[in-house]
Amino acid sequence: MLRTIDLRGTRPTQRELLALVPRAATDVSAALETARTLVEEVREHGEQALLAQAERLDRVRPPAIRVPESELREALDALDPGIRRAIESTIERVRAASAAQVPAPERTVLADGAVVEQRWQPVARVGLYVPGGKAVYPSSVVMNVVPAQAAGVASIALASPPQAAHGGRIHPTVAAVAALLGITEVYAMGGAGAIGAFAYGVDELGLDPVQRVTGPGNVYVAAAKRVVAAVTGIDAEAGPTDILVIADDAADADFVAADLISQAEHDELAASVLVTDSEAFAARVLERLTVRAAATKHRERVLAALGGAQSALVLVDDLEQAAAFANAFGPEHLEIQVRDADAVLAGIENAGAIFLGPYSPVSLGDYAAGSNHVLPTGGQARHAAGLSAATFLRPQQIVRYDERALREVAPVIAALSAEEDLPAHGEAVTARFPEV
Ligand code: HSO
Ligand code: ZN
Repeated sequence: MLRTIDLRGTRPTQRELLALVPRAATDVSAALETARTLVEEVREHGEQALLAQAERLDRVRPPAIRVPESELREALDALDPGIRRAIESTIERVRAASAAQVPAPERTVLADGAVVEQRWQPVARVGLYVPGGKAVYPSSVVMNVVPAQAAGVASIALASPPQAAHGGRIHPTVAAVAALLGITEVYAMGGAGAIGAFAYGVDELGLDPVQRVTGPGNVYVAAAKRVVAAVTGIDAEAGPTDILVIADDAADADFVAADLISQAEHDELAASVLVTDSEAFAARVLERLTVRAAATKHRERVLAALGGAQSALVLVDDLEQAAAFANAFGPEHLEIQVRDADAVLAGIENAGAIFLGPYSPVSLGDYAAGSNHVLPTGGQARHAAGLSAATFLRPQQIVRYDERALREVAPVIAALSAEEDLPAHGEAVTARFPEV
């Protein structure tokens, strides 16, 4: 069960806070050499390498790497109507929230006739990776595809590992969700090789290189993204999931326990952290955790996660110290369950996504809030953001000066080009004003 860390009456530094609850280590660098070999094999031998890797690593030879559109349609036809409705409702919410993530173009007038514009340009083609190993998450297909579509990405390709249990085809629910989202370019390929195929393209499959690869995956997928990062854009490296709950004695201990367990269910290495200023409340949560963990389906995984060094119950003096701890930890998911949630929110700097109040649990965000569930793990929330339409957009600046505006600023350019000993820069301006 959760170990207790008592910070009351102490003033730990940022480094000390970080050391108190270390993330479970997944060593991406150790996987780099293997990933590089797999990527290179695909770069050199294309489809043949993908087939060989599937046989070796997925233990099945896919009937085809490129999934026929008929297979996608048939998977959708066979999808349970209740699941279909649930996925459609998720799509609708994520689509609405993602549309709002596309920034409006801006126009700054610096002087008469001197304008700098900014427009948001989608990347032309992306490759989305949907894992198919331990966990197959149709919800993650939605979370990757919908923001790319909202951003206006013209060409979207999807990859998911061939499944031995399905005769080497991709998981039928992944196929069905792809069809539901109108994605027709789908490949039965997995792991580092799939990332290599996206980055370099595979001629014989008609697979053109993509400009950005996103989506979670195992340590080899993460390593492969590092390998191809020089030629293609990548998203944050996905590691084990985490949840941090800030709660006071007004919170519902059973709700908090249920939420801590919900993310522990993903992985033995998942981190569940409770930060509270009330010892009595903490005791109530521990009690509820014991009862719930014993009764839940994946209890072994849950107990391993809750008992791991990455999980903890942290006692603090007040909610200010709680926020400081959360900022140092940089949680993927932060729940704030206190009397005045907005007051705590004001002190939060680092979190992948924030869930306010007793009726905004993380599992709402996992499936149906409309927010995205692909979020920075491993403390990356200290510098990175979750997946959104912005992931697939680049701001581009457009400079629009007229003759008078350029003439006005010419002395600035002349002075700086002289200072940097780049006289041709200044001459490019004076060329336009020979009389000066
Ligand atoms: N909580 C996971 C996402 C997920 N949950 C998918 C259920 N399915 C990482 O944010
Ligand atoms: Zn989840």
